[in-house]
Amino acid sequence: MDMEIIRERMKAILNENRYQHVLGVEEVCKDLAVIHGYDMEKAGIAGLLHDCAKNLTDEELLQKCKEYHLPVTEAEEKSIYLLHAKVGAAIAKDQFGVHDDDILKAITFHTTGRPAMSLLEKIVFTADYIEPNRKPLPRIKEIRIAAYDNLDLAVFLILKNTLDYLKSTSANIDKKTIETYEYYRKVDLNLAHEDPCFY
Ligand code: DGI
Ligand code: FE
Ligand code: FE
Repeated sequence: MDMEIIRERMKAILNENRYQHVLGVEEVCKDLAVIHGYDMEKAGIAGLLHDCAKNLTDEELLQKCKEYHLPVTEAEEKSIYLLHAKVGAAIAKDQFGVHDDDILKAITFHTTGRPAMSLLEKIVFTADYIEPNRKPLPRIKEIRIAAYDNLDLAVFLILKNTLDYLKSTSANIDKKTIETYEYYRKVDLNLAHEDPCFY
């Protein structure tokens, strides 16, 4: 895949801020791939393309779901923007010629996560949150350290922040986000050497 061509196309599709965000995610995905032992090029493609449907309006997202025969869940009906993840995967396949299932899944689940994510899914999920263009978020330093050191812990901390934030805004919470949080809360977080009162 010619990354420069994909970048040009993404630049044409997205607004400038969102384009800078996907470049940041691409870069962090590659770093995390090297550190955690995943294919760097695939991680870069997934990071670059993960928000390729972010420019679409609610109507366009729903239209794309019809076009690609994608089911719309109850949670997605209530918060249509959630669809940019699965529609993004369909566009990555159909318009960018990505057929790698691991990359497509990482795009599909980049917003809610899912229990027992693959390494690439965790890399994209985490990179999306910590890339340098994101405005400062709570506990970001701790999450950045965890991202390079203990990816499952990073995923857990991101989900915890996201749920706290969603509760504070009284947004509708997708059950997938809760299931993912519950899964990563129970995963062996290798915290044996840390303060047991940490959480
Ligand atoms: O597309 P990005 O902004 O780069 O990031 P994203 O795809 O992770 O989307 C982030 C937003 O998604 C953030 O405001 C939290 C929200 N989100 C995550 N899980 C849920 C959710 N929103 C709702 N309504 N329900 C969820 O379960
Ligand atoms: Fe997104
Ligand atoms: Fe993103």
